[in-house]
Amino acid sequence: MTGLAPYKKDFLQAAIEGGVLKFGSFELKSKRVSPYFFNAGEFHTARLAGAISSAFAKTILDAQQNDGLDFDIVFGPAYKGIPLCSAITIKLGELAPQNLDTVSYSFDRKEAKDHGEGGNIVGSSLKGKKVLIVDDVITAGTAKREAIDKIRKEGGIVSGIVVALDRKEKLPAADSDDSKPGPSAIGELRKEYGIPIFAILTLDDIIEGMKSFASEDDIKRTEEYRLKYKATD
Ligand code: OMP
Repeated sequence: MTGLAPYKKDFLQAAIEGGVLKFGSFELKSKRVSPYFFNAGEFHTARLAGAISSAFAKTILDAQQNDGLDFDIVFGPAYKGIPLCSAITIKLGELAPQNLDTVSYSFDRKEAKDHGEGGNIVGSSLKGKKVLIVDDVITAGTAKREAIDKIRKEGGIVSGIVVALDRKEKLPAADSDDSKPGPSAIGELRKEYGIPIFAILTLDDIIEGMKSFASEDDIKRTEEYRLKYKATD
């Protein structure tokens, strides 16, 4: 893990120790069978929730400073984005107090509520606001497209996406020719929506980190998977 920034190293370490990153055989949402799986739902202890929200907040503050990322709302798509958006918002206030009264969070319901306050969104209204999407993993980008559409329907302006892990895979549409790299999920989203996308870790970081703890067999299978589904950008 020599080349990784210290906060990335800490995050990867926490993911490994907390059983968030697992090796074996896992069917993905895209139907690809992966030798590794990153389950952000496992970040449920106080220690791990602190680790993931700190790593997100550092990535976001860095993008604010160096890439001009600008947002009013941290939006977490249901379900795994929900605890993330509230924990990250708290951390952004702690690490950069100028955010305390200017940054809010919100998340969506899977089914609209038809009584009480009603509607699809819990937390800050999205209307006219700059919205940053936070989510666990990006593989094909399908869940991110759904979140963008939902936010736009509510009148929000999507200003960026931050994920814990970019699996750096080509789009499933390119699967017909297994031997060739295809366009990446992130690259297509960037092009299509004109928004910046950031990740705490990528598959390359995981493979680099694996060298210090994983079995040779797991490393080999993960490297083969990377080669098979490699993206061009
Ligand atoms: P999209 O790339 O937007 O379709 O999202 C991929 C989703 O798959 C994530 O939001 C996760 O719910 C899930 N997933 C993981 O949680 N971890 C993985 O390592 C891989 C996946 C996946 O199925 O691709």
